Formats: sequence, structure tokens, C-alpha cells
Amino acid sequence: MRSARAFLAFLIVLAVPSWARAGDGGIAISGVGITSATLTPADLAKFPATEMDVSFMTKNGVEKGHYKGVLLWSLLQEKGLSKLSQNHHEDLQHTFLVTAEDGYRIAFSIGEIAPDFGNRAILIATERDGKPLAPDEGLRLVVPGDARGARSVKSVVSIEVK
Ligand SMILES: Nc1nc2c(c(=O)[nH]1)N[C@H]1C(S)=C(S)[C@@H](COP(=O)(O)O)O[C@H]1N2
Ligand SMILES: [Mo]
Repeated sequence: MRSARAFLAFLIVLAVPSWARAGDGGIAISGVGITSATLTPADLAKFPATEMDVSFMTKNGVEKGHYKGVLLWSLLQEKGLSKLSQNHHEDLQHTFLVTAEDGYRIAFSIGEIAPDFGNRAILIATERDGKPLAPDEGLRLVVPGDARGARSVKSVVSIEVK
């Protein structure tokens, strides 16, 4: 009995980190023009919040939500991309790769999110419909204007500017 209970406790210890961890470790930001940093949800909370209604098609149908989070552009500016912005021709040479905890990866370009160009309000979302995102979504990229959900990367762990 005692050992069965100990075994159960051991299983719980093993199981908890795998779901509690999702997104909690923050997002590692690095690459060209960037001062490497890891931003946790607590760090993100210090940035001005942006909210927006976004809907996209998934294999389970259309998903609609009111998302709250931080503009990716503000975040990259804060982490040093602004040093590149002396010259927008220089900025527009760069891409960034968003990687999720499950290895899912999507590439974007700086020009897509730069206010003077694509001006797409890509968000690192922390909440939907007034509630924190579920642990299996972690910190989620939300891409307003996309018809499909494929670029709305869940549980983002890193963003690398190339
Ligand atoms: N980390 C991660 N994010 C992901 C995916 C994935 O496989 N892994 N699938 C994408 C695809 S193809 C879609 S359609 C949406 C689905 O969003 P949902 O899980 O909220 O329905 O998530 C996107 N984000
Ligand atoms: Mo999808």
C-alpha cells in the first residue's frame, strides 16, 4: 500500500511538469540585431497590452476569440531590433522563425510586421476571451487576417531573427 502510494506520487511528479511547463518557461528571443533574452509571461505583462478579435479556420471549423497580448513588433523593438531600424532597407532583409515546444515552426518576415510596411498586428497572446490560454496553448502567436490557423503557433518557445 505504502509503496503503491509512493509510486503514485512518483507518477504525479513525472506527469506534472510536462503540462505545467508548456509556455511557462517563456520565449527565447535571439538573432540578428537582437539582444538575446527570455521573456516569461510575467515579463510580457510589463508591455502595453493589445486586444483584438481574431478568427481562423482549423480542422475543427472556425475558431473565434478575443485575444489579449503583446505586439510582436514592440517586443522585437524592445529587444534591440530598433538598432536595425536606422535603415528600413536593412530591416527588410530579415526574416524570423517562430518555433513551438512540439517542434512546429513557421517563418515570417520583418517587413510583414513593420508598421511602415505590412503592418500586420501579430500578437504574442496570453489570454483569450478574458481567460489565460490553456496550458497546451502556452504563449500563442495570433496572426490577424490569416484565413487559416496554421501560423497561429501554440506554445511558442523561441523567435529567431535571421
Ligand atoms: N505548436 C503548434 N501550433 C500549431 C499547430 C501545431 O501543430 N503545433 N497547428 C497549427 C494549425 S495547422 C492550426 S489550424 C491551428 C489549430 O488551432 P487550435 O488548436 O486552436 O484548433 O493551430 C496551429 N498552431
Ligand atoms: Mo491547420
